[in-house]
Amino acid sequence: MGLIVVSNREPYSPVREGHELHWKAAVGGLTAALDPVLRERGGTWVAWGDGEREIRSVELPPGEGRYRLERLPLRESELQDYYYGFSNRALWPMSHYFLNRVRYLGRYWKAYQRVNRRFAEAVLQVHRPGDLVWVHDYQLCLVPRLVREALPEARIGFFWHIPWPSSEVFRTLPWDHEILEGILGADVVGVHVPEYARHFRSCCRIVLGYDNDGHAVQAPGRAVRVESFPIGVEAKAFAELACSSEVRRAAEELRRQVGTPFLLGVDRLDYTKGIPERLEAFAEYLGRHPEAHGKVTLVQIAVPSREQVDAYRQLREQIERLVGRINGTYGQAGWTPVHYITRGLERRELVAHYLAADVMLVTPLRDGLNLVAKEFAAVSERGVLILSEFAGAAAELKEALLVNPYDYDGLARAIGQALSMPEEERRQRLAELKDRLHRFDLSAWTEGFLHALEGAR
Ligand code: GDG
Repeated sequence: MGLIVVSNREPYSPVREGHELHWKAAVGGLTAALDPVLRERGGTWVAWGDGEREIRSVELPPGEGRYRLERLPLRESELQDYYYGFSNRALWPMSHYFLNRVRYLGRYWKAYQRVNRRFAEAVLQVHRPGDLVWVHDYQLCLVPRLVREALPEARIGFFWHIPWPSSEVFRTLPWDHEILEGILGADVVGVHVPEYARHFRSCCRIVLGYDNDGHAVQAPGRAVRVESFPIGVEAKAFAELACSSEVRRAAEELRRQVGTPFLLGVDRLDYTKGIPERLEAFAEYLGRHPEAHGKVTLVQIAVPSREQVDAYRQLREQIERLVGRINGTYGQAGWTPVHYITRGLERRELVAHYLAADVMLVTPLRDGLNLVAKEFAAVSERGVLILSEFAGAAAELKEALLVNPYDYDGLARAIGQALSMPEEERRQRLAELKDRLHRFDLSAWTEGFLHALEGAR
């Protein structure tokens, strides 16, 4: 059976160097998870072609030609309304419970429908009987149904990578029926944790009046399986990288440069990730512990994203002000309390940071899963993971110190507890985390979902 993967972002991006064109693998979980499967099985990846619009189709991986990437060019106005508009100003804030940030505009919805139709048409062009179609994420909710209407027998899976909210929140979306019906075109719907699956099924009951039967939703004439498949990380590859002499040297150098034990944050610059709240909690900790001044540092990596959306620009300014305030209030000669980095790091550099950190702060206000928490636990040898109870990963990573990111006092206390945790306890907690991460890694996730899809109906 061939596999057709459908996602907004493409797995490799075109990069021009002089007259030469290279295809560079995208950083991120989706490429890491699905590129190996497509290399092995062959098939097609359908995605928005970002740049080099005239190239509609390319064989990947570069030079190997194991599968085909079909690239959909989008006009700037389509991108604004479908991607920055409906996807990132409506579905993203709504799903993360940020109703004060949503913009539900008819113009966005129209573009979203139009672009989803184009993705579906691209799938129909390459689909052969027996193929599996695997659609990814909130940008493409309407694709499963559009493909189903044209190909009633197709086997279609859909994976939702962000939180699925309570029906009370979901019902604020003026197109709640259409989004649910779009997704229910699939045979299997995957989310990260059982709670999101429960929310999804209850939305189907409350909004559409469809009964639930165990893990399935009874749509007219069809049962749709809705289950949790928490994504994993390439635990072995991360652990191996952490053992390389290059990364170990970089980690030592980093510890020397920072000069004190340090707390680490690594996030896309996004209001869901709780970066200002984390900085406030660190300031609270410093306020209460004068003896810690000069003895602990926060290293925050925050890579800007979606800067065309106002909320993201404003957040960046807010964080810069906060960092300035904390460094101005507490800094002294030879010690800067917060090191703030906005450039993206190479993977090796990132792993060196995980390895060198004493405490990892993963404190989103809401997060579908959070891969950083898993990557850190796969790499670290003596660090402590502080994890928000509102990240999907908290359902699995019970050995982390779980915190409520809205509670500055509690977060400040957890920082103190992590910094003073005995070596033995740190190692014990990490060993249990690593054991689970190796058993349920990235390839287990891919195989688990595809197995469910192959077995559907
Ligand atoms: C969405 C959901 C869900 C970050 N900075 C650098 C860098 N990264 C990499 C990390 C990690 C990835 O980016 C971020 O993944 P997250 O899971 O933390 O967050 P989202 O981007 O919001 O992802 C999320 C995920 O989808 C998967 O389903 O877990 O809940 O929101 O892999 O390592 N990588 C490099 N340099 C950086 O500076 N190389």
